[in-house]
Amino acid sequence: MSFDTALVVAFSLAVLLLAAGVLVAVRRRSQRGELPEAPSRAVEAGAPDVADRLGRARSGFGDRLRSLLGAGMDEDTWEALEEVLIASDIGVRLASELVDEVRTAKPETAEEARTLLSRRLHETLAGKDREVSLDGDPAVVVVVGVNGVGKTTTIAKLAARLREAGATPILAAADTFRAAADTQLATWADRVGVEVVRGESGGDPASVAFEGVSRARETGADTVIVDTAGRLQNKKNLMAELGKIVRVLEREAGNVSEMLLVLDGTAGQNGLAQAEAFGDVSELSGVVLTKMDGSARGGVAFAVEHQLGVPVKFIGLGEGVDDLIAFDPDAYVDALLGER
Ligand SMILES: Nc1nc2c(ncn2[C@@H]2O[C@H](COP(=O)(O)OP(=O)(O)O)[C@@H](O)[C@H]2O)c(=O)[nH]1
Ligand SMILES: [Mg+2]
Repeated sequence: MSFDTALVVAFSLAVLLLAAGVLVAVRRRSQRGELPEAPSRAVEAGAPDVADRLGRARSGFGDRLRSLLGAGMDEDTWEALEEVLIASDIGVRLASELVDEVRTAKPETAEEARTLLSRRLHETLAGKDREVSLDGDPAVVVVVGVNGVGKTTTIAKLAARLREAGATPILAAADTFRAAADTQLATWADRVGVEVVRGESGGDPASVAFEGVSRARETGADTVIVDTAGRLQNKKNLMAELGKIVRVLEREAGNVSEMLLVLDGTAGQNGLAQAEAFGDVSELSGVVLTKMDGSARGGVAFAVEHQLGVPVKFIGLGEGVDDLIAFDPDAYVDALLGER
């Protein structure tokens, strides 16, 4: 193995520790209550304490990045840096853009290079509206994504956050395709203490969404969160089904406040392809990246925003109801670079 290959391998390993680091810093921050305040964000996760377990991994990444840049900053360094970024799922185009920008700025010291990279990463995520819009009476949040990415779990987590923030959400189980889907949602609803509107198995998802709005009007609930099926393998049906749900909701509730796409943070470029397919169906207002607790690829958040232009609004950090936090881009970047 040449020295260069060894470098690349070493730093790729560092990337495996990257997401762990991100979790730690973002959780620490949220526990300190530094996230912006808004109705849907007021309640931060009482996340289980994984900080100590992962703390060393995080600073390890920062150290390795430092020594990579400190090794002389020649062509090999830039190549190695690009590999590290690509391995983090940041996307080939953005990785090469970032490295080009840092390189052409001709940093004279490792610290300068690091600062340039840090600034560019912060800028990549800056200026996006990450607030969750709860306009509407009731507000309507539609949650879409392929099977298994974590939609139902995310809805439960969102409902819990909203409730704790004083809102009165109800859920609509518009995934009528999978037999057990509405039972799963109902179990979560029970646990969280919110009402769920269920339809018939195999019934019309749009009519369940409609029922959700009607029920909200009856009970005075201020937010309806709509769970949907994610049969991406049949894109035509999916489009028709989602299109109908949205039309019905717009007619009944006046608007859809949020169209949130849930993406499995470990799915890499695959997830981005899914996102594009859903984006074709209807305009997405935000992305929830789930399973970031098991992800070694913190770069995915950049790829989502760079390639799709849709802001990441939440990240999922586990299977529990408290394991959802508002996405804080600055904390995220700092964690990525081991700056916290
Ligand atoms: N580790 C981890 N697991 C998650 C997360 N979100 C969801 N899951 C798990 O992913 C699986 C699929 O979730 P589900 O909500 O049923 O996905 P859906 O098919 O999109 O509704 C379940 O086992 C969840 O517990 C997360 O943030 N972290
Ligand atoms: Mg589901």
